[in-house]
Formats: sequence, structure tokens, C-alpha cells
Amino acid sequence: MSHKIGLVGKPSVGKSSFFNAATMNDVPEGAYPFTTIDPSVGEAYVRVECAAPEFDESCTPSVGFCNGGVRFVPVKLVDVAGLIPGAHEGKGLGNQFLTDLNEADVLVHVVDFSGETDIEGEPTEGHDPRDDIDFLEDELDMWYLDVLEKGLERYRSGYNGEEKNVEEDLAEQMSAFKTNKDEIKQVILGLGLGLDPEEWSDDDKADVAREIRKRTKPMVIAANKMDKPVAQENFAEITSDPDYDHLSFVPASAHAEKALKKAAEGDVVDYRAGDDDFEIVGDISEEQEAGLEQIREFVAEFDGTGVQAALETALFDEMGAIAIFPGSANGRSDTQGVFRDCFILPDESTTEDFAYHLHSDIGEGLLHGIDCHSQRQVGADHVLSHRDVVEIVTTN
Ligand SMILES: Nc1nc2c(ncn2[C@@H]2O[C@H](COP(=O)(O)OP(=O)(O)OP(=O)(O)O)[C@@H](O)[C@H]2O)c(=O)[nH]1
Ligand SMILES: [Mg+2]
Repeated sequence: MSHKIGLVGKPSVGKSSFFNAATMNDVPEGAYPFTTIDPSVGEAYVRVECAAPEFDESCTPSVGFCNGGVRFVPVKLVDVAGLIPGAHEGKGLGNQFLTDLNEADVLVHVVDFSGETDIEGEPTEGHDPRDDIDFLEDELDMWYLDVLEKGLERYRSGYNGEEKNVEEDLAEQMSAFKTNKDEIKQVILGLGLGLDPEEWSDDDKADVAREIRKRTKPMVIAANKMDKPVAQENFAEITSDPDYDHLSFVPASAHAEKALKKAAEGDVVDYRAGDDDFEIVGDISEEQEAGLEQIREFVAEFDGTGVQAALETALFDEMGAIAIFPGSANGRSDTQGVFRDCFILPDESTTEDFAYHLHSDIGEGLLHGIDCHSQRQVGADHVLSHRDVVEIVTTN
């Protein structure tokens, strides 16, 4: 039941490199477009500060691992094929790409900030990464608009009988986007539109499509290839451009992350994924040392390689997910030990949602929860916060 994070972007921006760095997989990478054709799914991790030390406990994670008080909780990462302009009309790998992307709960848009690949992923110089950011949003919006138009057609044809209801027809047509009629109605009314789509202009329709896309495809931008000076210049410029204020950017170097993980595997460095420093522990050549020292400067300046940070910003900040530890209020550990699990739940999850997440029987038998930090009882509809430790009390 782990969450799925999708890596998207035009060809040759470094999606597969990012994927390999995060998952330590070995899918092909290449300086030519469409190196990746079929999506690969791998296991990556998001970091959560472990709650066990706060209870003077040690933890024995059932999945993932804990390193120096940092829990690495598994998530699924999907490396999809590159997207080029016109994908919604089937260009490049077209609709297949869009279908793959739809399975993700949240997206990391990998952008080549060096500007050394053009919009189709071919080598160039001086390309403005803003064009990539715009085009991906536009492409998604046009895809949503196509589906929205089909929903409007359904409405016009009276698909759902005499009682015409636009939000219901749209919700049915757009169900693959994991939206529903309440959300669609909210969007329509929020844009100041009425519920009769015959009165909407083309711009209104585009606005509705865009707003639904924004809500259903939370996204963070991984500004990749930041190990190149030209990428750093572009980053400074774009992150201070007011037109891009609404987006969150994480500076990243998939190359740096991969180099560190490889070096750690070979016992050359002591490196914990996501950290802003590492220790050289093996015998290395001068050349290797110089390379590692360059990476050290990078991670010190950008607070890590950005690979972990991009995944976590996507899941926790953009999607609003929270991590919950099942706990026991009296501190007693059972035979299986405490703090075995750390679950990632959606935004606004309640005690009851958590109980059902554990098991439907637990959900059905729920009496109340106990917030283990405060030792207070919490009701079924109490909204949980990130890193809460909760005991569920049931009738059975
Ligand atoms: N300098 C630098 N180059 C990178 C980085 N990440 C990827 N690259 C290079 O960018 C090129 C494309 O990388 P891929 O990972 O194959 O890109 P992709 O987005 O998966 O490409 P497609 O599968 O064709 O869509 C390769 O030559 C990589 O070595 C990085 O962090 N820094
Ligand atoms: Mg690829």
C-alpha cells in the first residue's frame, strides 16, 4: 500500500539517473531521447525522524530501515518515458506515458536546469528551463481538457437521464484522475462559474481543467544537473522570477547522489542518503578524492544532493501526506517490539482512517485513539499530524 511517486519530464533531463540514484537500480541512462520506453518501478525511501528515541525505545522497522534516528520509509518510485509537446495527441510515446503517469499519487517534474537539452531532449545550448516547466503543465492541462470535453459531451447527450448534473458527468469521465463530484463542483464554483456548462467559454473550460489538474497532480520541480555552473545560474534566475512563485523547486544532482551511493557501496565513504556531508573512509586515488571533494562542496551548499529532498517535498509538502507510528501509550512493548511500523497516510487523515488503514476489523471495532506523546484520548474524527504516535483502542 505504499505511495507512488512518478518522475516526469521531457527526454534526457535525468529521470532514469534520478531513479537509479534513489533506488540503486540500474535502468539504462543515455544522452539521447527516449532511452526509457517502458516505465520502471523501484523502491525508494522517504526520511522521517524516528519517534522511538522520544519514548526511550529502540526501533525494529518491519520495512525500510533506521539509521541514526532517521527512519527510511519505503515508497514506490516510477520512472516513466519522456514526454514531448503534443503527447496528449499521441506524439512521442503519447498516451501510454499519460496512463503511466496517472498511477502516481504525486509527481516529481525533473527539469534539466543546465539548458543543454532542447524541448525534445536533443543536445543544445542556452535553452530556457522555463519552457520545459510551462510545456509540461500545458501538456497535462490539454490532456485534462480532452477528458473534460468528453465529460461535457456525456452531459449534453443526457447520459445520466433527465436530471442533468454536470459535476456528476465530469466526475464519471474524469474518475481516473481520482477526483469526485464534490471536488469538481468546488472547482467550478470556486472559479465563479455556474453549473450550466453551456454558458462556459473555451477559456472557462480550460480553467476548470487546469484547476482539477492542479488539485489531482501535486508536483514538485527537481532542478536537475545543478552540478553544472550554468544550471546554478538558471536556478537563481528562475527561482526569483515572480511568474514561478507558485511552484516549489528543489535543486538536485542525480549524478552526485549516485556517485555517493556507489562510493558508499564500495566502502569508500560513509554516507547516509539525504545528508549534507559524508566521511571518506576508504583508500582512494587523488583523482577520486578531488571528485568527492567537489561533491562535498555541492552537498554543503545545497543541503544534500536534492534527490531525497525532492521525494520528501513531493510527498509531505505538495501532497500533504503524514507519517504515523502505531504506539502503545503505556510504553509496553509486545513480542514484536514497538515502533516496527511507520505508515504514510494522506492529508487530513483521522484516528478512524488510521484504524482502517491498519485493518478493517480494527476500523470497525474502534473505540478511540490515544495520542502517545500527550497520553491523551483522541476521538475517531481527530485529525492526525505528521509523526504522531497513536494507539488504537478497540472493542475486540
Ligand atoms: N551533469 C549531470 N548530468 C546528468 C545528471 N543526471 C543525468 N544526467 C545526464 O543526462 C543524460 C540523460 O539522462 P537520463 O537519466 O537517461 O535521462 P531521462 O530523463 O531518463 O531520458 P529519457 O529516458 O530519454 O526520457 C545522461 O547523459 C545523464 O548522464 C546530473 O545530475 N548532472
Ligand atoms: Mg529514462
